Amino acid sequence: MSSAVPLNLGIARSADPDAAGVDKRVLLAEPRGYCAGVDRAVETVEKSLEKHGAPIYVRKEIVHNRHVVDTLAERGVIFVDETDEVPEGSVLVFSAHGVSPAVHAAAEERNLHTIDATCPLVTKVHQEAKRFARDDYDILLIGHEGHEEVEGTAGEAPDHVQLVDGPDAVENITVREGAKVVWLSQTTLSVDETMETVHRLRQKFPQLEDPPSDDICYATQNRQVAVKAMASECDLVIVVGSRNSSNSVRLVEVALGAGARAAHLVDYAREVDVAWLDGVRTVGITSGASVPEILVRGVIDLLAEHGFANVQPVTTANETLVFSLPRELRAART
Ligand code: 0O3
Ligand code: SF4
Repeated sequence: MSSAVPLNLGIARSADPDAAGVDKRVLLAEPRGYCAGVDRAVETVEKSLEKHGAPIYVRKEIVHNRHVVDTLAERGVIFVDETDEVPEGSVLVFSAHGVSPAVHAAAEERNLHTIDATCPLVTKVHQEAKRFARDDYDILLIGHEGHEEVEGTAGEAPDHVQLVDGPDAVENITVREGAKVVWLSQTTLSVDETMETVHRLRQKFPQLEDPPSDDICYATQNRQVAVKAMASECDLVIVVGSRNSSNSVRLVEVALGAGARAAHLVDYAREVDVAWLDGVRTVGITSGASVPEILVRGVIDLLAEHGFANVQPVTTANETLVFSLPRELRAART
């Protein structure tokens, strides 16, 4: 989907195995962790707190990470499921995953002061959905049922969008006779699985058109490329991320699909079961796009305590993208 990234694995076996005859090492995926959209969303909440004072409200989790949400909650952020839980006139931040026009309208009706932390790359998919709906396409939105992002995107054009939740869902999809058909997707899917879904869709609907540009974003793709590059070397891959984080869960699947002998998702180092390390020589570490680096550091420190002090980066791309904050907070950016 995206242009190839140069590989710089830096994977070399040391000639000096330790006393147990096992040369223990950690391969650390790069890039990992925060993407530009998450960085912007978390900073949006922090700056909103500074500017407006607690409490401020956030609809849903600002990003799908337990630690981020708990930390902001301690600082006076109140997370709600819907706009009707927010007192009239309050400050409400929309999460990085985006919201439908109906949610914007509901917030306006309650006279809420809204600040939109939707990632610009999610907004781009919203714009595509609107444009293809205007041109009367049948839009096949590949994504996970119930995920906030697909609810927001589908909500842009509910009469034109059908959700396709993976390759096996294709058999139940129908389109209007003679209709123009395009596929779009959630930004945080498995690239390989999505290509399989598209392949099956195209077999069924040969007129299927591609999106104007990749909807699976650069950060999702880069993290999958990096974990793939090291997976076959790994007896174990530890992915730091929360269970409701689509892109983090995908990293576990991608690692296993690319040859890791085992892979586990943990929110915190304390969730690492040391039994996983039995007989293990190489541990890969990566983290989802919503994961602060301090949590990865905790896992690295824990592994060092168990003899895995040799940490080698596996770098497959360098990320430099930064998004500007929502307009009203721009002056406040540090
Ligand atoms: O979409 P996902 O569940 O992966 O969300 P996260 O973990 O919060 O990561 C950020 C991704 C995002 C906001 C939408 O692309
Ligand atoms: Fe934006 Fe991609 Fe990050 Fe989602 S994962 S917030 S689309 S940069």
